[in-house]
Amino acid sequence: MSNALIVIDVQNDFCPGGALAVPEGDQIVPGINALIAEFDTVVLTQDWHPAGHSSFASSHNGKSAYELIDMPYGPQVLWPDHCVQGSNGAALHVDLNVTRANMIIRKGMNPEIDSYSAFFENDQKTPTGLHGYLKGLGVSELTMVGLATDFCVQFSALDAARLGFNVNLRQGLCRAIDLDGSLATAEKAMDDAGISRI
Ligand code: VGL
Ligand code: ZN
Repeated sequence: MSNALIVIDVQNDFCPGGALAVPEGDQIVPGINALIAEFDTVVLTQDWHPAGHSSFASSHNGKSAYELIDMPYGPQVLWPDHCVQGSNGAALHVDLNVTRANMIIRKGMNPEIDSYSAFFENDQKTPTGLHGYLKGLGVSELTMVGLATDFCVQFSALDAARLGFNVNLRQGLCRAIDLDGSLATAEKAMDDAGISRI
């Protein structure tokens, strides 16, 4: 069995100057590049929304960014428009070394459902195909890094643990949005799921 590195959403819109900037989001890029060199299997994810996506506050009359709404699949935070397919904001950070990436998996493409996790959409049942890909390679252990710790990284890590992978989160190579204590909540959920935060 082998291990793989999963690099979550290191995209311009999640870096300073981007539409949904994560503080210091760009500072993790050199460290991630160094880590990429140590893995034989590297998967990158890319948040990739159609214009008018249902997770955008601008798609809901009278709603503002960071408000919570009820969607058929559960509560959903509304975001500023971000990572629109083909835009510069959706591009991977220019300094991220993508040369050795085996796979780039795009998510959030269904207009009706957001997708934080690299494995399932937010309905928690529509798969992205990443599980099958990793299973096919005999991968049993995952190291995760990227943006944002309390959203896409957290949900990817929790799904991975639920699917039976050993998960190591490299916290120094993640950065958080931290909305109303969401980072502390995420850390507790990951600890409870047996994820190693190192
Ligand atoms: C993310 C909010 C909306 C993330 C993606 O990558 O953590 N957060 N879309
Ligand atoms: Zn998104």
